[in-house]
Amino acid sequence: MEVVIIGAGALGSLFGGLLAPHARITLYTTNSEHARAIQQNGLLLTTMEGEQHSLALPVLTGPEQYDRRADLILICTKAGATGAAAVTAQQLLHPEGLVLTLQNGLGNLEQIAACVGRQRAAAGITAQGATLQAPGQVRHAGNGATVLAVGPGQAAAIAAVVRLFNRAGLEIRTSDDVDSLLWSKLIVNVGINALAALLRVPNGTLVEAGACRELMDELVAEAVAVARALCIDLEYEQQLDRVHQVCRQTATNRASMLQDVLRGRPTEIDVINGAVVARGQEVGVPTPVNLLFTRMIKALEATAAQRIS
Ligand code: KPL
Repeated sequence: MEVVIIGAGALGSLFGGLLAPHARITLYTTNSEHARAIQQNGLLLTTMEGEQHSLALPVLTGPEQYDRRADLILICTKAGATGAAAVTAQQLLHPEGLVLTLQNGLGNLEQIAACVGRQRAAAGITAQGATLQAPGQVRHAGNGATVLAVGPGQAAAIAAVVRLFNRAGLEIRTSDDVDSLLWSKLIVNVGINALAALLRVPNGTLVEAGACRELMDELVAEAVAVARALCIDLEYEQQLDRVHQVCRQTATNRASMLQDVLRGRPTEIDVINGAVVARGQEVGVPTPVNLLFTRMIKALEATAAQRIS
C-alpha cells in the first residue's frame, strides 16, 4: 500500500516509523529542519521498549515532489493546517484512495470532505502517544488503540487500513458512529488541554487536586450537554470517568495545548473548547466555563511575546 503522512510531527512520524515495514511510507512536512534530519540520518524511532531504529523514509516538503498516487493519506497536522493539508491530499491521492484524519478537534473531516468528497474522507481517533525529541527523532510514548469511523461506501478502504495496522501489531477497531467517536475524543481534550495549558501542569495533576477536578468536571458537563442537544448519545458519568482515566494513563505527559503555549505557538482552542461554545450557541445550550477558558487561552496566545518567565 502506498501511504503518505501529511503532518509529520510527533504522531505522524510515529505512525510513519511503525507502519514503514508494512507499506510504502512517505512523510510530508513543512518543518524543513525535521525533513533535513530525516533525509540525512533517516527517521530515528525509539520504541516503547527503548530500542532505537533508523528508518530511511522519503520526505516531501511540497506536492510537486511526489510522482506517484497514494492509496491512503493520513492527516496528522494541527487543526489550523487542515485546509492546506486537504488541498495537498487532493493532489497526491489516487482516485480511489482514502484520506484519514487522526487530528484533534471538530471540523477537520468536513474540511477534508469539501476537498476530496465525503466518500474519500474518513475520521478516526488514536490513543497512541508520541514525543518528538529532536528534529528527525521520535519516541513511542504510549501504546493505545486507534478507532476508525466507517463512513458510507468506505468499508473496503477502511478494512485495508485495519489490515495494515494489524500487520504492524497496532491495536485498531472500527465504529459506525462518527459523531459519538469524534465527540468522545473531543471531550477528553475539552477536559484536559486548556486546563493543563493555563495551570502549566502535567495531565496527572489535573485529577489529583480537587479544585482542578471541579473545573474539569464543569468543562466536561457543558460539552456533554451540547453533544446531547445535538442528539449524540453520550453519558456524563462515563465521559467524565474516561477523562479522569486518560489523565491517569498520561499522568506525566504535557498536553499538546500546554506544549503549544510553552513554545509560543497558536493553540487548537478554537476546535476544542471553542467548538463546544460555537455548537452550544447553535443549539441554545449555555457554555460559560468553556467560553471563559477559550478567552483565557486566546489572551495567553495574544500576550505570549510579553510573558515574564
Ligand atoms: O490528546 C491529548 C493532547 O494532549 O492533545 C491528550 C489525550 C490530552 C493527551 O495529552
